[in-house]
Amino acid sequence: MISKQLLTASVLILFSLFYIFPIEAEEVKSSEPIKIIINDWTSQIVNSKILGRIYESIGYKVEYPFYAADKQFGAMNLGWAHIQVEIWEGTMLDAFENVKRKNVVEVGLHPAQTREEWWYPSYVKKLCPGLPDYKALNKCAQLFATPTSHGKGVYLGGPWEKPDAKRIKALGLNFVIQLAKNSDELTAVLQAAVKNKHPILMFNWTPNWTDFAYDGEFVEFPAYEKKCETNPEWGINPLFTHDCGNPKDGRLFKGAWKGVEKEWPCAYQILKNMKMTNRMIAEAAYLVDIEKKTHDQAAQIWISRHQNTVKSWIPSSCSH
Ligand code: TMO
Repeated sequence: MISKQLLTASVLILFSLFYIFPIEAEEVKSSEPIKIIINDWTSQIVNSKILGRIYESIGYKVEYPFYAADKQFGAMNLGWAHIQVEIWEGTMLDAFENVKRKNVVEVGLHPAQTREEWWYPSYVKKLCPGLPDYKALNKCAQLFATPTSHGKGVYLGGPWEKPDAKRIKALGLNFVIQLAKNSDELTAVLQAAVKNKHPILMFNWTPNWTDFAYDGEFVEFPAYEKKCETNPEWGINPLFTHDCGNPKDGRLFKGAWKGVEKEWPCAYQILKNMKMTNRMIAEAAYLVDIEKKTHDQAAQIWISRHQNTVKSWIPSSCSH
């Protein structure tokens, strides 16, 4: 049994603690705009707009500067840009870790499992028996050749830095790389290919709209290990690094410039609470790439479909 005196004493101590460290009821204070980075693939843009709308709904100003994925970390490190909602392990981990030693903080993970890899729609497998094993690729390189590729297969990549050229060399693949400038271009080329059942080998990822719309598979390269990228002796080619695939169960991080927590505490908390599953991310992309909504419309529709989830991300001290 707790004595009355002890109880009174604890209550008094608690009161004095509140007096010394008053809880801040209001946390939306900065009128400086929060700069949410926009990249060049659909889900990232829609997710940024979803977050931005939430920020605006509690009184923050928001701007959306565009940065290519390989330029964004430098900008965040300098505080020129503040928030990144989708940092993909398969293509961005090294750059992210580099700035995490400086002025960028990790603000948790989405509960999503990601993969970024060479991919083809299922009908291609019938044309190239042996897939998804990468060893089947050279036998059917011709299938993916174009008039200008000199008999080599063409792999369609994106602007997100992955050392595909190194991989092609290390694994002796008879392929050349062609680069799309963003996910819109990849989507357009894929949709045209599927319409004509034309063989295509391209960069793709999950979660993405393709999870819902097309059957397809990733190419299986030798399993990823970090050493594969640093130690030539690792793997089947002792002379070169990168004789492996990308991670199959990649993480999806959120990140922020380290000043965010202090300058816009509610924004920081909401980013921390924002948790997107594979399904939720694929849905965001689907609204644009298949249903042809604008990014802003997609964000609005997405929020209206997930109102309770969105509310649960906003701490009560931050909402109006
Ligand atoms: C960064 N991305 C999801 C396009 O691979």
